[in-house]
This record gives sequence, C-alpha cells and structure tokens, in this order.
Amino acid sequence: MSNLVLVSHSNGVTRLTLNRPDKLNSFTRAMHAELRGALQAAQDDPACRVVVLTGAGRAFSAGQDLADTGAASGSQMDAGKMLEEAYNPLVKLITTLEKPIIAAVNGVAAGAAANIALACDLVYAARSASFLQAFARIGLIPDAGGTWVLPRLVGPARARGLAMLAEPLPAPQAEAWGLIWKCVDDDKLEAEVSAVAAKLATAATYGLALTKQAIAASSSNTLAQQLDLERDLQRLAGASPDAKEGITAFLEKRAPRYTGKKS
Ligand code: LHQ
Repeated sequence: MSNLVLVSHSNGVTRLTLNRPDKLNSFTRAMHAELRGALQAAQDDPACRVVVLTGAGRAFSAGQDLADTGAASGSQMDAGKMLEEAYNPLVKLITTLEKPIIAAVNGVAAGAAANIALACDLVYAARSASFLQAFARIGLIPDAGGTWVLPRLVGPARARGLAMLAEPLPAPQAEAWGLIWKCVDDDKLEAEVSAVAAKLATAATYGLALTKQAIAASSSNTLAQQLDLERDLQRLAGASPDAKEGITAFLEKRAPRYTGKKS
C-alpha cells in the first residue's frame, strides 16, 4: 500500500480520502486497487457503520489519470478493459455496500469521478465544487454509470446537455437540479459531513442497507414488483434486532440504541 487512499476510523465512521492531490486525485490502476480494498474492508468490518469518500487537496478527483491509459504512448488504449477491471467493480462495490456511503465532494469531480460520487448514497458538495462530465472533451462517453444515473437524476434533456457539452455544473446548480443531496459552504463541508456521518453511524444500519437495495431495484421494477420487493425486504427489516429496539424505544419514550446488526 502506498497511501493513494488514506483510511481512518472513528466512532463507526470509515473515512476514505483519495490522495494524489498533485494530480487532482486522478485514478491510476494502483489507486483503484487501494480503493476497492478499502471498501471491501469497510464492508467486512462490523465496527464500520458508514463510509465517507472524499479527496485530498483542492479536488475531489479528476477521473481517470490520462497518463495511465496508454493512449498517448502509441499503444492502443482498451478503455472497455479499464472499465471492466476497475470502474465497473468499483461502482458495483459502492452501490451494493451494505452500509451508507457519503461522498464529500470538496472540489471538482470530473469524468468518472463525478459518476463515482453520484454512485454514493448521499452527495454533499462544497459550494465551490463542480461536476464535470469531461468525457466528450476527449472523445469518450460518460462511464462509471454516468449514462444510467444522469437521466434518472436530472432527466434525459439535462443528461444530454451535461454529457455532450462537457461544461462544469456548479454545486449549487447540481443541488437545484436534484443531482446531489446538498451543497454547503466550503468551510462547513467537513463539519456537516461529520455530523451526518455521526448520525448514520448510530442508525439502524441493516435497515438502511435494505432501503438502498430497494431504491436501486426500483429503476427497473414495475410498481407491483416493487411492492413485492418491499414486502420481502420489510420482512427482513422487521425481524431485525434494530426494528425491535426502535419500536420498543418509541413505546418506552426513550432514544433507541441500534447495533446495526442483521440478527
Ligand atoms: C491530471 C488529470 C487527469 C492526469 C488533472 N489525468 N493528470 C475510463 C476508461 C478509459 C479511459 C479513460 O477514462 C475513463 C474515465 C474518465 O474519467 S475519462 C475523463 C478523464 N478526466 C478528464 O478528462 C479531466 C481532465 N482534467 C481536467 O479537465 C482539469 O484538470 C480539471 C477541469 C479537472 C481541473 O482543471 P484545473 O483546476 O485547471 O487543474 P489542472 O488542469 O491544472 O490540473 C492540475 C494538475 O493535475 C495538472 O498537472 P501538472 O503536473 O501540470 O500540475 C494536470 O495535468 C493534472 N491532472 N486531471 N485526469
């Protein structure tokens, strides 16, 4: 490990910081491997109840490190292979992580990094940050889930505009369009994300994992299928110790003490 992703743990919160600030935290193969490893470790660690993903320095991330593609060296770049081996597994890990993951977008999120941020459950962005679907500038198409998530979040007209014009979307506009959860003043980002992470670190984690699963499935389900899925997932949530605790605590007029456990 060479600290391309900094990992810290505190009170149920695992914080992952993309750490190549001199290259705007752009993704190399090595950084991908570290991030996947850190996410898998967070998944496997019962003490971890929530993950925060952010960037060191002035950027969240500039997406793929364009020097690590082989494109400029005369060799043929196999972009499909890079997606298959690095970006697609990463987006799947984030979207199926059985605990909430918050993107703290501290600066520009460009290319695949914009869509990695958008794959997270809650996206907080600093007011000066922006989201840039940079791909069209270099002859590529949005990846890392961009063509899936953008039309769903902002509609096809805005998705096409963002993808084809490749202009930065400022964080306040991203919030106004419903692309992200919240835009906050730059000097408040850290505190606001820490507060929401602390809240989620004591929440009913298993219920949140099932909620995430249900919302993800909704995009391809009919209402009837979704009602069936809600029945099945609610059965699991309802049988969990945290649901028992939540209902008992309500009736006893006290704050619940959740463990986050499945059973
Ligand atoms: C970088 C990068 C970068 C290397 C800044 N790479 N060095 C999937 C499959 C296969 C192939 C390709 O890609 C993908 C997925 C993708 O993500 S494609 C999209 C890749 N990303 C981009 O095209 C964005 C490129 N970067 C930019 O447009 C700008 O850097 C932005 C708008 C993000 C920020 O601009 P500035 O604030 O003006 O910063 P800068 O451009 O001066 O960058 C600072 C340094 O970081 C600079 O290095 P240097 O040694 O000259 O100081 C840049 O070369 C380096 N850098 N992005 N993606």
